[in-house]
Amino acid sequence: MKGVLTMLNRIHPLAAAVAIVVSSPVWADASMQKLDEITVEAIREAELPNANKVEADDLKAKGAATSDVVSLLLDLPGMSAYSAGGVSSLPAIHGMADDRVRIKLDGMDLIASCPNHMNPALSYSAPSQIGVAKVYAGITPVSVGGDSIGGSIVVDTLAPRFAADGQGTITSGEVGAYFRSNGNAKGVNVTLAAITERVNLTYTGSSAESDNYNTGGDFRSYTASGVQGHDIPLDEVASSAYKTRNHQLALAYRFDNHLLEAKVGYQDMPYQYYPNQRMDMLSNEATRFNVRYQGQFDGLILDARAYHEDVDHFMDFGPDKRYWYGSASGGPTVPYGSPCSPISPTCATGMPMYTESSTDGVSLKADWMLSDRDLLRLGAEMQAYAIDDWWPPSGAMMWPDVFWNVNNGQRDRAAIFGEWESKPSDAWTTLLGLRFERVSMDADDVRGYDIDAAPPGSFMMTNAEATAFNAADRARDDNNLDLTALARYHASETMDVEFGLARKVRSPNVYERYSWSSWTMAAVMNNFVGDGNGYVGNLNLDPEVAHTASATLDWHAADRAWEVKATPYYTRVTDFIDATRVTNNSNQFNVLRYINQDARLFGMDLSGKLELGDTAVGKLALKTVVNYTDGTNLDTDDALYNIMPLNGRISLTQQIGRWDNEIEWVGVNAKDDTSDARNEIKTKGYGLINLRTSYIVDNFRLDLGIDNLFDRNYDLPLGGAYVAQGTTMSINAVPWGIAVPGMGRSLYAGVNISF
Ligand SMILES: [Cu+2]
Repeated sequence: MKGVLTMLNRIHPLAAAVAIVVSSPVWADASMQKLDEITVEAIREAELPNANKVEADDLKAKGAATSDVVSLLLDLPGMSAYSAGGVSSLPAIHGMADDRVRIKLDGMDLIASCPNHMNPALSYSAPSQIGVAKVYAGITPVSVGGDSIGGSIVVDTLAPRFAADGQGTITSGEVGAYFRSNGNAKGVNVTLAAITERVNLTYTGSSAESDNYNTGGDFRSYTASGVQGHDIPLDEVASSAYKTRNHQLALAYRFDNHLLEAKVGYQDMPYQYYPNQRMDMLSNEATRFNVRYQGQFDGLILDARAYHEDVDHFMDFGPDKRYWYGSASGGPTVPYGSPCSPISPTCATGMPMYTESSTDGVSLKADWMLSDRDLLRLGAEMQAYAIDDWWPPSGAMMWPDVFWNVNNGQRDRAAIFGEWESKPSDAWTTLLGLRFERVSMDADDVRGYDIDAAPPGSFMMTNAEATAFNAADRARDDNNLDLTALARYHASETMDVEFGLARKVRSPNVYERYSWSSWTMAAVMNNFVGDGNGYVGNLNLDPEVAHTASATLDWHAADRAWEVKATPYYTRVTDFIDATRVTNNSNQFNVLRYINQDARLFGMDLSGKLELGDTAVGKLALKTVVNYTDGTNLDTDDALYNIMPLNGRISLTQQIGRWDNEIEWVGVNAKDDTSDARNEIKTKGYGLINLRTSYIVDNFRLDLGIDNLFDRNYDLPLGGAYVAQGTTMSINAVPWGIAVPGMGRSLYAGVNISF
């Protein structure tokens, strides 16, 4: 073993990077406190490409400010997010969001099982549980990004640590709590670990909850019919409250150069309301099992994983959507928060919707040092996914039977890949990757609420669509080929250039292919993007094929006391899954059908930092990120939906004594290049100032901050349509054209104590 390491260490930096990892303190002696959070995870991170990272310390500081894991990543170049529920926003990289981005949580490709994608992968974790989060914004290696055409986000929970020889059994832990003034948000997190030289048993748990948040300044009043006279305060964003709890028990065992890990995760989310969806999440329960083996042999590192996940998801109307206001139902107006009796004319009858899914996956990967200049990475992945989505009878129009939105939907993936990283000279590093993936999908027969309905009306249309769907051949097999070529040129001590080309393919998801009803009440329930429209699936969809060219110019001081990075990119997507109108209303919500069209996206990320060194007022540094993306549908010349307008942030940090202080300015341009097909709402530009400070002494950490210091009123550019209250079930009973406002001023405080 020692011989191998010596051999690996002698050779070029690529091999050394691998060697450092396998001989890292995880498997070496060091005192508990000194153990780095190095994991075998780092093996995956070869030299190319450079992923941007957020690590534990940063995560701790930000975890006091937000409970949404995705928002921890928003100051990384190229990142934005579709706003959704309070802990479930959908990450976007270079304008591509949701399923277009590959997200791995502890190596698992988790899938959102909900017609509104309310439970995406990162909603199953909490800021306090994460060890490291990496964003691959440019060209993603085939080993970290199958079945996606955007970038990849790789998030790992805290890595196991082990005691040094002779240290015996150690118990350690951490408790933390935070409070945020806006929405009266609060949460706690706990970590408890029992550790020996060979075994690590760790429990991590967290809970987070918030009431509806308030906007800055005043919100506009809501005057449409059906929502008259309610008295939700004018500065409150309806349907934005949430409550969630995440638990994980992890057992790790090491012997020689082998590591075994078993993790059980459980989420119980009692509610998460949605200001931009017509339904609210009233329960999400998920159980995960994840087993992993990693081992090192002569010049070879093996990584094998198997996982299983069950999700039970339930939606209905939360408190802000449960009333028929004013004259819409002929009932009296009720004050906000009144108890809602099921037989009262002031109450909506509700629309229960259930989603259940199970996911099974295995993966096997080998990193093989072919020579002192060549690393070969081979892998295979399989995943089986099954989903049911059904809506029991309720109300006047939705009975007597169960509406099957997706009946036994199947989406199975099988992939193999090979990647070759090489160092042809000291200045050059190259990566070539090839991935073949087969995606097989199917779904069983569906039906509407009433197959015996007498004409005329929407039931007849629904039944005709169900009949056509059931008569169609619904099995689909896609054979998808991904190719990646990347190179880095180390031009000098102060200049590195990375550039690459990629072909990436994503097959449609279950809802894009198999949701089937264009009846407005059914269609508006199928919407991942929060724009208030209704969506219908399309059996004829082909996979999206993206060709991307991207480069990163990295100009920096030899010691990185300053750096400037620019990443221009261009992507042409054939058969991009966009949507075309079924109904044709201007300035209202519409029903749209998914359709393959061609698209292109281009843009640039700029980032920089400058260390100003020790000054009279401590150690100062400046950081900045600027992002620009343009997306166009080439068939219609329309703008792509929900592209973040030009935005940037700049922050000044100060380290003085035990204090870390930061002042940050966030600026976002107006969004006026919007999707006509979707009647996308324009938003105005804005600027926000945020303040943060951290104080650390021994095992105690205090985080304080103020977000949106000047209590600015602004609309979320990627927040979609405000459909947060009233009779949301009928497509145009809620007023069109109102964006979801962002959060007003929020003061927060968090403490963490480790022991
Ligand atoms: Cu849902």
